[in-house]
Amino acid sequence: MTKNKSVLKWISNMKNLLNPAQVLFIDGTEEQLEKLRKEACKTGEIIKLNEEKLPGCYLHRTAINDVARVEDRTFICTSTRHEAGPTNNWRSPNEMYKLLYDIARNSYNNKTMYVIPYSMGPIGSPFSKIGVELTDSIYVVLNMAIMTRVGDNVWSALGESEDWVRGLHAKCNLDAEKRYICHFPQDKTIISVNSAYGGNVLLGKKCFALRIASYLGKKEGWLAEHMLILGIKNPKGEVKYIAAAFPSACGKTNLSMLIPPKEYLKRGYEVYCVGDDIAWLHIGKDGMLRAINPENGFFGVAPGTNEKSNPNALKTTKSKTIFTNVVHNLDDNTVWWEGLDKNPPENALDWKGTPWNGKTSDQKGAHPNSRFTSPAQNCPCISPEFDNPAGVPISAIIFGGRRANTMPLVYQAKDWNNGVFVGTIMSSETTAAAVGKVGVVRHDPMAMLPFCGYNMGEYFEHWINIGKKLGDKAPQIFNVNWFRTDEFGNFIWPGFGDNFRVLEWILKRCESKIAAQETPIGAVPNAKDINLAGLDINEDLLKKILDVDFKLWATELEDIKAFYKKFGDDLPIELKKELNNLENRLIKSI
Ligand code: SAT
Ligand code: MN
Repeated sequence: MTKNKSVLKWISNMKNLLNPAQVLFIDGTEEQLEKLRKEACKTGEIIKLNEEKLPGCYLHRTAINDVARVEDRTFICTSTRHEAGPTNNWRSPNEMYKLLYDIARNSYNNKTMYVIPYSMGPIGSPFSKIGVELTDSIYVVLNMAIMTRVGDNVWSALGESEDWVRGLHAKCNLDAEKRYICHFPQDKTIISVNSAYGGNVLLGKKCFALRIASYLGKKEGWLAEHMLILGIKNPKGEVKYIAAAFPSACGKTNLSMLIPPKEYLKRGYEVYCVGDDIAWLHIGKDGMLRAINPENGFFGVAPGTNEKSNPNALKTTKSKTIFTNVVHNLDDNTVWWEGLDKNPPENALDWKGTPWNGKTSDQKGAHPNSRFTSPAQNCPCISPEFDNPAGVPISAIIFGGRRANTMPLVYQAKDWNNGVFVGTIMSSETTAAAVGKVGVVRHDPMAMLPFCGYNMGEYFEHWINIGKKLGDKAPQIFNVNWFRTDEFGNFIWPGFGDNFRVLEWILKRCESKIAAQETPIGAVPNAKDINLAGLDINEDLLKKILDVDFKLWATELEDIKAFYKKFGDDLPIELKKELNNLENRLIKSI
């Protein structure tokens, strides 16, 4: 419990609004969590899985209309529309508080109000921040207890401070027409109603650690980014860290804990995972850009996770994991999803809970956005620096989207401002992580389009300013694209563990160890410098995906211009210059 006046006052106000039968403070103890698991099993909210095969694991199914983030119902409620910018949905705070309080009023009737104190980042780190989430869902409590650091020590770290993020989640009746995910960055407040799906209701994650945190980062001089963080140890024992931004469901979890190809393992290379989704980046005392992962677990996409694509994630999910919307194998009370193996269960329930037989059904058994929630410490390659309060120093930043063409396998930006430009012109095919059409290419600067809590034009400027502060300690910036396809629509690059070959090139470039081909968009590898040993790909095929097609880039350029127009005067002059320079370089080469 806490004596913090600002916390107690808010809880008392919310109690009056929501009218719960009782209030339970989550203390973070295993005992209390176990009680809640038992209670949720009784009501059917979660199902206990096979204790021998999957110790401490549970299955949950969301409502059928509530399976992904809802971008069109996500709002940034700043005092002016301009502060939210052209890429966010905006409503005035007064209007939204009223609407949301009217929806949530008395919605905890006969229910328990759970109070979750949580820390984003290691407790006590100068980079960490504290939040309190109120919820009427045990599923949310159990997920938050995996994804964040929850418990009484958070109250101790907070003391009497008023610097904490208020989060109200109310399931209400899951009415999709009254579903709202709202952010009030100026009040450090989040309100989410009528949903129970992870990204909409685990308020520490996208709502706090990206939308509210990006706003705070702008004010306080740091960056909250949709990035994985990984460390690569070379045979000499030196570890270099990389942060990489990709849109949701584009392979961040896979890249963050990849296992290098055999020959690298033999030579002594190792990969450590620091985070798979979010990075908070500060300029450290040493002047380096340093990253912490504010989370404490993984909320990964299940389909496609297997022994080959991501053996470390698979091992991570073998205990203390909550599975959401996957197949329930009734024969041995375990779980399954598409792409796990070639043996779908014969006696099962699909993600909707209806009888399903993987041998005969042509319907998918698991939802494409089904998830696992696992503790970070389960990951076999979790970094020894995971809890380091000072974070890890970043040598390279990578941006990457899902593009069938145009973007080469990898290229390096010319300098920081050019790298920021490269981040802002990211586009990617949409995925099942958000409600809407899948496979449509859209602009997604820095993979932050759905997550930036303020005007994106100002966000771009903030990136430029961080570079000015970093000076010659700024990381090198790269762009990658694992998703180039051939004329039959098949991926050309094998991806997964073999992406290590590209990371090796990136680190060599950071250390100025190898030359590259200068192209109008940036430096592309000489084909001989990407190690293909043990792969089915020859240098000619590699050249195909390293190719920069000027015609396609001319089209891309027009697209970027149209996108940039949205930002009007908020577009930093530095980026206008970068765009002009790119155009001039392309004209010269055609
Ligand atoms: O659903 S989440 O927002 O938590 C995951 C994602 O879409 O990146
Ligand atoms: Mn994500």
